[in-house]
Amino acid sequence: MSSFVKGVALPTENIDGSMLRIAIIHTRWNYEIVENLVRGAKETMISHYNVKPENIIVQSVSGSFELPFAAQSVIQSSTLFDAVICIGVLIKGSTMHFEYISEAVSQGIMRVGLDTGVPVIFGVLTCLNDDQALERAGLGDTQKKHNHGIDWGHCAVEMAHKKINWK
Ligand code: DLZ
Repeated sequence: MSSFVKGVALPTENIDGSMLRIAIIHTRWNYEIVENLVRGAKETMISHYNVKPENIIVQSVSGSFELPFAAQSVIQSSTLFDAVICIGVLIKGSTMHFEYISEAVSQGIMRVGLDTGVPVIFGVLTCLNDDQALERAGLGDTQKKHNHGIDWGHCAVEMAHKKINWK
């Protein structure tokens, strides 16, 4: 294996996202990092798939624990969304908070997607320290840095497209 590239390959289909409506729900916890993840997701959907900026709705909640409830509320609102991206950053501290919240949020986000039939993208970084979080949001000083918000933007459009075309 000589030229292994870590991460996700782009979808092979040409996807036109101009009719898609996407909701991004993000936390205000760790907002400086979250903000860049949101930017990466949004810019990717607009520049790669022609999703209209006015069709990307951005809402915030306090922390990651609130993300599944907010995703469900947005999906059950009067506006139809083709996909929802939940974005948050959990950073491990010295108590068990991190473990409880990470588990609840990942299970909750999966459940909302399966229960409602609308793809809900897991855009939550679960990091052991600040540097890990910065690197995965494309911030900080390391060469390896990569903004995972970009991947979540690709993922949301692909899943929205598949949901519509698999019907
Ligand atoms: C309480 C808490 C802690 C300690 N850490 C984080 C974190 O790193 N990232 C995050 O998104 N939220 C954190 N929270 C807040 C919880 O997610 C939640 O908002 C509160 O417990 C209220 O339900």
